[in-house]
Amino acid sequence: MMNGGREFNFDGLVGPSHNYAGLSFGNVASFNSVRSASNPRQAALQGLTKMRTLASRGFAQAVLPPQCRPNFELLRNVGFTGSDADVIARAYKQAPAILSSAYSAAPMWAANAATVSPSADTDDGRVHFTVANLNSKLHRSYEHTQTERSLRAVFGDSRHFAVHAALPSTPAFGDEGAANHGRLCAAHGAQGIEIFVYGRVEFDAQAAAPRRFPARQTLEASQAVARLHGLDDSRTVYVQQNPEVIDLGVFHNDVIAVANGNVLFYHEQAFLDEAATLHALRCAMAETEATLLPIRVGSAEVSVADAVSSYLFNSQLLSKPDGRMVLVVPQECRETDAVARYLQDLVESGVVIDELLSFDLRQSMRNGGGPACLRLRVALSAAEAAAMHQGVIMTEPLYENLAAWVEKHYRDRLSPSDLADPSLALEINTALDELSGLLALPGLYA
Ligand code: SUG
Repeated sequence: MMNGGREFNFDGLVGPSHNYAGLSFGNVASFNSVRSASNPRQAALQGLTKMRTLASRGFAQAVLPPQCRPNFELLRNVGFTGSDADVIARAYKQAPAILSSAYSAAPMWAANAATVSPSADTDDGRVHFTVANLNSKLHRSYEHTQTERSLRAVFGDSRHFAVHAALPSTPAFGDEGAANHGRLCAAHGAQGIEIFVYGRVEFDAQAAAPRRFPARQTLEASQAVARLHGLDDSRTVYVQQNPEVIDLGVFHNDVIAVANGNVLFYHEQAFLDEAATLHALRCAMAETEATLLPIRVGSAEVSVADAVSSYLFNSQLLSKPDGRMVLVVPQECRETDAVARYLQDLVESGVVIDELLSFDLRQSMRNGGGPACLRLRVALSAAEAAAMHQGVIMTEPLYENLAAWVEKHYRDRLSPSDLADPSLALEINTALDELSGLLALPGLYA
Protein backbone atom coordinates (compact mmCIF):
# COMPACT_ATOMS: atom_id res chain seq x y z
CA MET A 1 0.00 0.00 0.00
CA MET A 2 1.15 3.54 -0.55
CA ASN A 3 -0.34 6.52 1.15
CA GLY A 4 -1.89 9.61 -0.35
CA GLY A 5 -1.77 8.12 -3.84
CA ARG A 6 -2.97 10.34 -6.67
CA GLU A 7 -3.06 9.88 -10.38
CA PHE A 8 -1.18 12.52 -12.35
CA ASN A 9 -2.05 12.90 -15.98
CA PHE A 10 0.99 13.97 -17.99
CA ASP A 11 -0.26 15.43 -21.26
CA GLY A 12 2.01 15.74 -24.26
CA LEU A 13 2.38 19.37 -25.29
CA VAL A 14 1.74 19.47 -29.05
CA GLY A 15 4.92 20.43 -30.88
CA PRO A 16 5.26 23.20 -33.50
CA SER A 17 5.49 20.73 -36.41
CA HIS A 18 2.07 19.09 -35.90
CA ASN A 19 1.04 18.03 -39.41
CA TYR A 20 -1.10 15.55 -41.31
CA ALA A 21 1.09 13.13 -43.24
CA GLY A 22 -0.99 9.94 -43.24
CA LEU A 23 1.87 8.00 -41.71
CA SER A 24 -0.11 5.58 -39.54
CA PHE A 25 -1.51 2.76 -41.66
CA GLY A 26 -4.31 1.17 -39.59
CA ASN A 27 -5.23 4.49 -37.96
CA VAL A 28 -8.24 5.56 -39.96
CA ALA A 29 -8.23 9.24 -38.95
CA SER A 30 -4.54 9.66 -39.86
CA PHE A 31 -5.23 8.18 -43.27
CA ASN A 32 -8.29 10.34 -43.88
CA SER A 33 -6.44 13.55 -43.03
CA VAL A 34 -3.46 12.87 -45.25
CA ARG A 35 -1.88 15.91 -46.84
CA SER A 36 -4.41 18.40 -45.53
CA ALA A 37 -3.18 21.54 -43.78
CA SER A 38 -2.87 21.49 -40.00
CA ASN A 39 -2.94 24.30 -37.46
CA PRO A 40 -0.17 23.62 -34.92
CA ARG A 41 -1.03 26.69 -32.84
CA GLN A 42 -4.64 25.66 -32.45
CA ALA A 43 -3.61 22.06 -31.76
CA ALA A 44 -1.33 23.11 -28.90
CA LEU A 45 -3.92 25.50 -27.46
CA GLN A 46 -6.64 22.84 -27.60
CA GLY A 47 -4.39 20.51 -25.61
CA LEU A 48 -3.48 23.22 -23.12
CA THR A 49 -7.15 24.05 -22.57
CA LYS A 50 -7.81 20.45 -21.58
CA MET A 51 -4.85 20.48 -19.18
CA ARG A 52 -5.88 23.78 -17.65
CA THR A 53 -9.52 22.79 -17.20
CA LEU A 54 -8.66 19.50 -15.52
CA ALA A 55 -6.04 21.14 -13.30
CA SER A 56 -8.53 23.82 -12.28
CA ARG A 57 -10.98 21.05 -11.33
CA GLY A 58 -8.37 19.73 -8.88
CA PHE A 59 -7.07 16.80 -10.93
CA ALA A 60 -3.30 16.33 -10.75
CA GLN A 61 -2.07 17.50 -14.14
CA ALA A 62 1.39 17.83 -15.62
CA VAL A 63 2.93 18.30 -19.04
CA LEU A 64 5.48 16.38 -21.10
CA PRO A 65 7.54 18.51 -23.50
CA PRO A 66 7.53 18.11 -27.28
CA GLN A 67 10.60 16.89 -29.15
CA CYS A 68 13.13 18.57 -31.40
CA ARG A 69 12.27 18.40 -35.10
CA PRO A 70 13.18 17.63 -37.76
CA ASN A 71 15.26 14.66 -36.76
CA PHE A 72 18.37 15.41 -38.80
CA GLU A 73 20.07 12.27 -37.51
CA LEU A 74 17.36 10.13 -39.11
CA LEU A 75 17.59 12.07 -42.38
CA ARG A 76 21.38 11.84 -42.52
CA ASN A 77 21.35 8.15 -41.54
CA VAL A 78 19.26 7.35 -44.60
CA GLY A 79 21.56 9.17 -46.98
CA PHE A 80 20.54 12.82 -47.22
CA THR A 81 23.70 14.92 -47.15
CA GLY A 82 24.95 18.49 -47.10
CA SER A 83 23.98 21.41 -44.89
CA ASP A 84 20.80 21.17 -42.84
CA ALA A 85 19.00 23.14 -45.54
CA ASP A 86 20.34 20.75 -48.23
CA VAL A 87 19.21 17.75 -46.22
CA ILE A 88 15.68 19.15 -45.96
CA ALA A 89 15.52 20.11 -49.65
CA ARG A 90 16.82 16.71 -50.80
CA ALA A 91 14.50 14.76 -48.51
CA TYR A 92 11.50 16.81 -49.63
CA LYS A 93 12.29 16.18 -53.27
CA GLN A 94 13.25 12.51 -53.08
CA ALA A 95 11.24 11.13 -50.16
CA PRO A 96 8.63 13.51 -48.74
CA ALA A 97 7.18 10.78 -46.50
CA ILE A 98 10.57 10.41 -44.81
CA LEU A 99 10.81 14.17 -44.33
CA SER A 100 7.31 14.15 -42.76
CA SER A 101 8.39 11.29 -40.54
CA ALA A 102 11.41 13.31 -39.40
CA TYR A 103 9.07 16.22 -38.64
CA SER A 104 6.44 14.18 -36.77
CA ALA A 105 4.82 15.75 -33.71
CA ALA A 106 3.49 12.35 -32.60
CA PRO A 107 5.12 12.51 -29.13
CA MET A 108 2.06 14.63 -28.26
CA TRP A 109 0.27 11.30 -27.72
CA ALA A 110 1.88 10.69 -24.37
CA ALA A 111 -0.08 7.47 -23.77
CA ASN A 112 2.49 5.95 -26.12
CA ALA A 113 5.51 7.37 -24.30
CA ALA A 114 5.91 4.56 -21.80
CA THR A 115 4.22 1.92 -19.67
CA VAL A 116 4.03 2.95 -16.03
CA SER A 117 3.66 0.76 -12.94
CA PRO A 118 2.96 2.54 -9.65
CA SER A 119 5.12 1.66 -6.66
CA ALA A 120 2.29 -0.25 -4.95
CA ASP A 121 2.53 -2.87 -7.71
CA THR A 122 6.29 -3.32 -8.08
CA ASP A 123 8.66 -5.57 -6.12
CA ASP A 124 11.15 -2.84 -5.21
CA GLY A 125 8.53 -0.26 -4.20
CA ARG A 126 9.58 2.21 -6.90
CA VAL A 127 7.53 3.62 -9.77
CA HIS A 128 8.71 1.90 -12.96
CA PHE A 129 8.61 3.31 -16.47
CA THR A 130 9.52 1.43 -19.65
CA VAL A 131 9.87 3.77 -22.58
CA ALA A 132 7.92 2.44 -25.60
CA ASN A 133 9.95 1.60 -28.70
CA LEU A 134 7.01 2.37 -31.04
CA ASN A 135 8.84 0.39 -33.67
CA SER A 136 5.90 -0.30 -35.94
CA LYS A 137 5.93 3.16 -37.56
CA LEU A 138 9.00 4.97 -38.85
CA HIS A 139 7.82 8.37 -37.61
CA ARG A 140 7.38 7.04 -34.06
CA SER A 141 10.32 4.63 -33.94
CA TYR A 142 12.87 7.25 -32.89
CA GLU A 143 10.76 9.03 -30.24
CA HIS A 144 12.10 6.83 -27.47
CA THR A 145 15.51 8.55 -27.30
CA GLN A 146 14.12 11.95 -26.31
CA THR A 147 11.25 10.38 -24.34
CA GLU A 148 13.76 8.56 -22.17
CA ARG A 149 15.69 11.79 -21.65
CA SER A 150 12.52 13.70 -20.75
CA LEU A 151 11.32 11.02 -18.31
CA ARG A 152 14.75 10.89 -16.67
CA ALA A 153 14.68 14.67 -16.32
CA VAL A 154 11.29 14.58 -14.58
CA PHE A 155 11.69 11.32 -12.67
CA GLY A 156 15.41 11.48 -11.95
CA ASP A 157 15.28 10.51 -8.27
CA SER A 158 16.33 6.86 -8.31
CA ARG A 159 15.15 6.29 -4.75
CA HIS A 160 11.59 6.57 -6.05
CA PHE A 161 11.74 6.02 -9.80
CA ALA A 162 13.20 3.52 -12.27
CA VAL A 163 13.18 4.53 -15.94
CA HIS A 164 13.94 1.62 -18.30
CA ALA A 165 15.13 2.18 -21.85
CA ALA A 166 12.92 1.01 -24.70
CA LEU A 167 12.84 -2.72 -25.49
CA PRO A 168 14.95 -3.87 -28.46
CA SER A 169 13.49 -2.31 -31.60
CA THR A 170 12.47 -5.41 -33.46
CA PRO A 171 9.03 -6.75 -34.44
CA ALA A 172 9.09 -9.38 -31.65
CA PHE A 173 9.07 -6.58 -29.09
CA GLY A 174 6.64 -4.12 -30.68
CA ASP A 175 5.63 -1.94 -27.73
CA GLU A 176 3.23 1.01 -27.76
CA GLY A 177 3.31 1.85 -24.05
CA ALA A 178 0.36 2.70 -21.85
CA ALA A 179 -2.10 2.74 -24.77
CA ASN A 180 -2.21 -1.06 -24.35
CA HIS A 181 -1.97 -1.15 -20.58
CA GLY A 182 -4.47 -0.60 -17.80
CA ARG A 183 -4.77 -0.94 -14.09
CA LEU A 184 -7.64 -1.89 -11.78
CA CYS A 185 -7.48 -1.08 -8.09
CA ALA A 186 -9.49 0.01 -5.05
CA ALA A 187 -7.69 3.37 -5.01
CA HIS A 188 -4.79 4.81 -6.99
CA GLY A 189 -2.48 4.38 -4.02
CA ALA A 190 -3.52 0.78 -3.34
CA GLN A 191 -2.03 -2.38 -4.79
CA GLY A 192 -3.77 -3.13 -8.07
CA ILE A 193 -3.74 -5.50 -10.98
CA GLU A 194 -2.11 -4.58 -14.26
CA ILE A 195 -3.62 -5.50 -17.60
CA PHE A 196 -1.47 -5.84 -20.70
CA VAL A 197 -3.41 -6.00 -23.95
CA TYR A 198 -1.53 -7.32 -26.96
CA GLY A 199 -2.41 -7.63 -30.61
CA ARG A 200 -0.28 -10.56 -31.70
CA VAL A 201 2.16 -13.20 -30.51
CA GLU A 202 5.53 -13.29 -32.27
CA PHE A 203 6.49 -16.82 -31.27
CA ASP A 204 3.15 -18.58 -31.81
CA ALA A 205 2.28 -18.95 -35.47
CA GLN A 206 -1.16 -20.34 -34.51
CA ALA A 207 -2.22 -17.31 -32.46
CA ALA A 208 -4.97 -15.12 -33.86
CA ALA A 209 -3.81 -11.96 -35.64
CA PRO A 210 -5.43 -9.22 -37.73
CA ARG A 211 -5.42 -9.57 -41.52
CA ARG A 212 -5.84 -6.06 -42.79
CA PHE A 213 -4.10 -3.71 -40.38
CA PRO A 214 -0.98 -4.30 -38.28
CA ALA A 215 -1.05 -5.32 -34.63
CA ARG A 216 1.48 -3.03 -33.01
CA GLN A 217 1.84 -4.67 -29.57
CA THR A 218 3.22 -8.16 -29.00
CA LEU A 219 2.67 -10.44 -26.02
CA GLU A 220 6.45 -10.80 -25.78
CA ALA A 221 6.84 -7.04 -25.31
CA SER A 222 4.14 -6.91 -22.64
CA GLN A 223 5.77 -9.77 -20.74
CA ALA A 224 9.15 -8.06 -20.92
CA VAL A 225 7.71 -4.86 -19.46
CA ALA A 226 6.03 -6.77 -16.61
CA ARG A 227 9.38 -8.47 -15.83
CA LEU A 228 11.29 -5.19 -15.89
CA HIS A 229 8.77 -3.65 -13.52
CA GLY A 230 8.94 -6.52 -11.05
CA LEU A 231 5.19 -7.18 -11.17
CA ASP A 232 3.67 -10.09 -9.31
CA ASP A 233 2.37 -12.78 -11.71
CA SER A 234 -0.82 -13.23 -9.70
CA ARG A 235 -1.74 -9.58 -10.25
CA THR A 236 -0.74 -9.37 -13.91
CA VAL A 237 -3.18 -10.26 -16.67
CA TYR A 238 -2.38 -10.59 -20.38
CA VAL A 239 -5.34 -10.18 -22.70
CA GLN A 240 -5.44 -10.53 -26.45
CA GLN A 241 -7.16 -7.76 -28.33
CA ASN A 242 -9.84 -8.86 -30.78
CA PRO A 243 -8.04 -8.95 -34.17
CA GLU A 244 -11.33 -8.09 -35.88
CA VAL A 245 -11.46 -4.70 -34.20
CA ILE A 246 -7.83 -3.99 -35.09
CA ASP A 247 -8.97 -4.54 -38.66
CA LEU A 248 -11.75 -1.99 -38.08
CA GLY A 249 -9.27 0.71 -37.03
CA VAL A 250 -8.70 -0.02 -33.33
CA PHE A 251 -4.92 0.32 -33.56
CA HIS A 252 -4.46 0.63 -29.78
CA ASN A 253 -6.55 -0.89 -27.00
CA ASP A 254 -7.28 2.58 -25.60
CA VAL A 255 -9.49 3.13 -28.63
CA ILE A 256 -11.91 0.43 -27.36
CA ALA A 257 -11.50 0.18 -23.55
CA VAL A 258 -10.43 2.23 -20.54
CA ALA A 259 -9.94 1.24 -16.89
CA ASN A 260 -9.96 3.40 -13.80
CA GLY A 261 -10.23 2.39 -10.17
CA ASN A 262 -12.35 -0.78 -10.15
CA VAL A 263 -14.18 0.16 -13.39
CA LEU A 264 -13.53 -1.34 -16.79
CA PHE A 265 -15.40 0.61 -19.45
CA TYR A 266 -15.21 -1.41 -22.65
CA HIS A 267 -16.88 -2.45 -25.87
CA GLU A 268 -18.17 -6.00 -26.04
CA GLN A 269 -15.95 -6.67 -29.08
CA ALA A 270 -12.77 -5.30 -27.53
CA PHE A 271 -11.18 -8.60 -26.51
CA LEU A 272 -10.64 -11.89 -28.32
CA ASP A 273 -12.39 -13.76 -25.48
CA GLU A 274 -14.57 -11.47 -23.38
CA ALA A 275 -15.69 -14.07 -20.81
CA ALA A 276 -12.17 -15.39 -20.22
CA THR A 277 -10.91 -11.82 -19.88
CA LEU A 278 -13.46 -10.88 -17.22
CA HIS A 279 -12.76 -14.12 -15.39
CA ALA A 280 -9.00 -13.50 -15.38
CA LEU A 281 -9.48 -9.94 -14.16
CA ARG A 282 -11.76 -11.08 -11.33
CA CYS A 283 -9.33 -13.79 -10.24
CA ALA A 284 -6.43 -11.35 -10.17
CA MET A 285 -8.50 -8.74 -8.37
CA ALA A 286 -9.27 -11.27 -5.65
CA GLU A 287 -5.65 -10.62 -4.59
CA THR A 288 -6.52 -6.96 -4.00
CA GLU A 289 -9.17 -5.01 -2.12
CA ALA A 290 -11.03 -4.14 -5.31
CA THR A 291 -14.06 -5.78 -6.94
CA LEU A 292 -14.47 -5.45 -10.69
CA LEU A 293 -17.22 -3.14 -11.94
CA PRO A 294 -17.53 -3.77 -15.68
CA ILE A 295 -19.35 -1.22 -17.82
CA ARG A 296 -19.95 -3.07 -21.04
CA VAL A 297 -21.10 -1.31 -24.17
CA GLY A 298 -22.87 -3.60 -26.61
CA SER A 299 -22.61 -3.39 -30.39
CA ALA A 300 -26.36 -2.77 -30.53
CA GLU A 301 -25.88 0.43 -28.54
CA VAL A 302 -22.65 1.66 -30.15
CA SER A 303 -21.09 0.01 -33.19
CA VAL A 304 -17.32 -0.40 -33.40
CA ALA A 305 -17.40 2.03 -36.34
CA ASP A 306 -19.08 4.70 -34.18
CA ALA A 307 -16.68 3.97 -31.32
CA VAL A 308 -13.74 4.50 -33.68
CA SER A 309 -15.05 7.69 -35.29
CA SER A 310 -16.26 9.29 -32.02
CA TYR A 311 -13.41 7.92 -29.87
CA LEU A 312 -15.89 7.13 -27.07
CA PHE A 313 -13.43 4.80 -25.35
CA ASN A 314 -10.46 7.09 -25.82
CA SER A 315 -11.90 9.02 -22.97
CA GLN A 316 -10.26 9.73 -19.65
CA LEU A 317 -12.09 8.18 -16.74
CA LEU A 318 -11.12 10.20 -13.69
CA SER A 319 -11.97 9.65 -10.02
CA LYS A 320 -13.46 12.57 -8.14
CA PRO A 321 -12.94 13.10 -4.42
CA ASP A 322 -16.51 11.89 -3.72
CA GLY A 323 -15.73 8.52 -5.31
CA ARG A 324 -17.80 9.20 -8.44
CA MET A 325 -16.12 9.44 -11.84
CA VAL A 326 -16.08 11.93 -14.68
CA LEU A 327 -15.71 10.80 -18.28
CA VAL A 328 -13.62 13.19 -20.36
CA VAL A 329 -14.66 12.76 -23.99
CA PRO A 330 -13.83 14.40 -27.30
CA GLN A 331 -16.50 16.67 -28.74
CA GLU A 332 -17.09 14.12 -31.51
CA CYS A 333 -18.93 11.97 -28.92
CA ARG A 334 -21.62 14.64 -28.63
CA GLU A 335 -21.90 14.80 -32.41
CA THR A 336 -22.32 11.06 -33.03
CA ASP A 337 -26.01 10.31 -32.36
CA ALA A 338 -25.73 6.75 -31.01
CA VAL A 339 -22.82 7.72 -28.77
CA ALA A 340 -24.49 10.89 -27.47
CA ARG A 341 -27.59 8.85 -26.62
CA TYR A 342 -25.55 6.16 -24.93
CA LEU A 343 -23.66 8.71 -22.83
CA GLN A 344 -26.81 10.46 -21.71
CA ASP A 345 -28.28 7.12 -20.56
CA LEU A 346 -25.01 6.21 -18.85
CA VAL A 347 -24.89 9.35 -16.75
CA GLU A 348 -28.59 9.10 -15.93
CA SER A 349 -28.26 5.43 -14.92
CA GLY A 350 -26.45 6.48 -11.75
CA VAL A 351 -23.69 3.88 -12.18
CA VAL A 352 -20.53 5.59 -10.88
CA ILE A 353 -19.96 7.89 -13.90
CA ASP A 354 -22.07 10.94 -13.09
CA GLU A 355 -20.47 13.62 -15.24
CA LEU A 356 -19.28 14.19 -18.79
CA LEU A 357 -16.72 16.75 -19.81
CA SER A 358 -16.12 17.24 -23.51
CA PHE A 359 -13.28 19.02 -25.26
CA ASP A 360 -12.60 20.24 -28.75
CA LEU A 361 -9.42 18.36 -29.65
CA ARG A 362 -10.08 18.25 -33.36
CA GLN A 363 -6.52 18.97 -34.44
CA SER A 364 -5.31 15.90 -32.59
CA MET A 365 -8.39 13.83 -33.41
CA ARG A 366 -7.73 14.25 -37.12
CA ASN A 367 -4.55 12.26 -36.56
CA GLY A 368 -6.32 9.65 -34.42
CA GLY A 369 -5.51 11.09 -30.99
CA GLY A 370 -8.27 11.68 -28.42
CA PRO A 371 -8.17 12.78 -24.77
CA ALA A 372 -6.70 9.50 -23.52
CA CYS A 373 -4.01 9.37 -26.22
CA LEU A 374 -2.79 12.77 -25.12
CA ARG A 375 -2.02 11.71 -21.58
CA LEU A 376 0.25 9.35 -19.66
CA ARG A 377 -1.11 8.27 -16.29
CA VAL A 378 1.35 8.20 -13.41
CA ALA A 379 -0.06 7.27 -9.99
CA LEU A 380 2.23 8.71 -7.32
CA SER A 381 2.33 8.71 -3.53
CA ALA A 382 2.68 12.09 -1.85
CA ALA A 383 6.42 11.48 -1.35
CA GLU A 384 6.89 10.50 -5.00
CA ALA A 385 4.94 13.52 -6.22
CA ALA A 386 7.24 15.71 -4.14
CA ALA A 387 10.32 13.95 -5.55
CA MET A 388 9.53 14.50 -9.22
CA HIS A 389 10.54 17.65 -11.08
CA GLN A 390 8.00 20.31 -10.09
CA GLY A 391 8.39 22.57 -13.13
CA VAL A 392 6.10 20.40 -15.27
CA ILE A 393 3.09 20.51 -12.94
CA MET A 394 0.23 22.39 -14.56
CA THR A 395 -0.67 25.56 -12.69
CA GLU A 396 -2.42 28.70 -13.87
CA PRO A 397 0.90 30.59 -14.28
CA LEU A 398 2.42 27.70 -16.24
CA TYR A 399 -0.66 27.58 -18.45
CA GLU A 400 -0.38 31.34 -19.11
CA ASN A 401 3.33 31.00 -19.93
CA LEU A 402 2.84 28.05 -22.24
CA ALA A 403 -0.13 29.58 -24.04
CA ALA A 404 1.86 32.80 -24.62
CA TRP A 405 4.84 30.75 -25.79
CA VAL A 406 2.62 28.90 -28.30
CA GLU A 407 1.10 32.16 -29.57
CA LYS A 408 4.59 33.56 -30.07
CA HIS A 409 6.27 30.62 -31.81
CA TYR A 410 3.70 28.43 -33.55
CA ARG A 411 2.40 28.75 -37.07
CA ASP A 412 -1.33 28.64 -37.61
CA ARG A 413 -1.04 26.70 -40.83
CA LEU A 414 1.27 23.93 -41.93
CA SER A 415 0.74 22.24 -45.27
CA PRO A 416 2.90 19.36 -46.53
CA SER A 417 4.97 21.70 -48.72
CA ASP A 418 5.80 23.94 -45.73
CA LEU A 419 8.02 21.16 -44.40
CA ALA A 420 10.44 22.03 -47.22
CA ASP A 421 10.96 25.51 -45.76
CA PRO A 422 14.26 25.45 -43.83
CA SER A 423 13.17 28.35 -41.61
CA LEU A 424 10.62 26.02 -39.95
CA ALA A 425 13.50 24.00 -38.45
CA LEU A 426 15.08 27.17 -37.09
CA GLU A 427 11.77 28.38 -35.61
CA ILE A 428 11.32 25.09 -33.79
CA ASN A 429 14.84 25.25 -32.39
CA THR A 430 14.31 28.75 -31.03
CA ALA A 431 10.94 27.80 -29.53
CA LEU A 432 12.26 24.70 -27.75
CA ASP A 433 15.26 26.57 -26.34
CA GLU A 434 12.83 28.91 -24.65
CA LEU A 435 10.57 26.07 -23.52
CA SER A 436 13.25 24.30 -21.51
CA GLY A 437 13.55 27.56 -19.53
CA LEU A 438 9.78 27.76 -18.96
CA LEU A 439 9.76 24.21 -17.61
CA ALA A 440 12.95 24.77 -15.59
CA LEU A 441 14.59 21.86 -17.42
CA PRO A 442 17.90 23.20 -18.73
CA GLY A 443 19.64 20.68 -20.94
CA LEU A 444 16.38 18.95 -21.82
CA TYR A 445 17.34 18.81 -25.48
CA ALA A 446 21.11 18.52 -25.01
O1 SUG B 1 0.40 6.35 -33.45
N1 SUG B 1 -1.10 9.09 -35.03
C1 SUG B 1 -0.84 8.36 -33.81
C2 SUG B 1 -2.02 8.43 -32.87
C3 SUG B 1 -1.69 7.85 -31.53
C4 SUG B 1 -2.88 7.70 -30.66
N2 SUG B 1 -2.51 7.19 -29.41
C5 SUG B 1 -3.25 6.35 -28.64
N3 SUG B 1 -4.24 5.68 -29.14
N4 SUG B 1 -2.88 6.15 -27.46
C6 SUG B 1 -0.47 6.91 -34.13
O2 SUG B 1 -1.09 6.33 -35.03
C7 SUG B 1 -0.52 10.11 -37.17
C8 SUG B 1 0.63 10.92 -37.74
C9 SUG B 1 0.40 11.32 -39.17
O3 SUG B 1 -0.24 10.57 -39.93
O4 SUG B 1 0.88 12.41 -39.55
C10 SUG B 1 -0.13 9.40 -35.88
O5 SUG B 1 1.03 9.11 -35.67
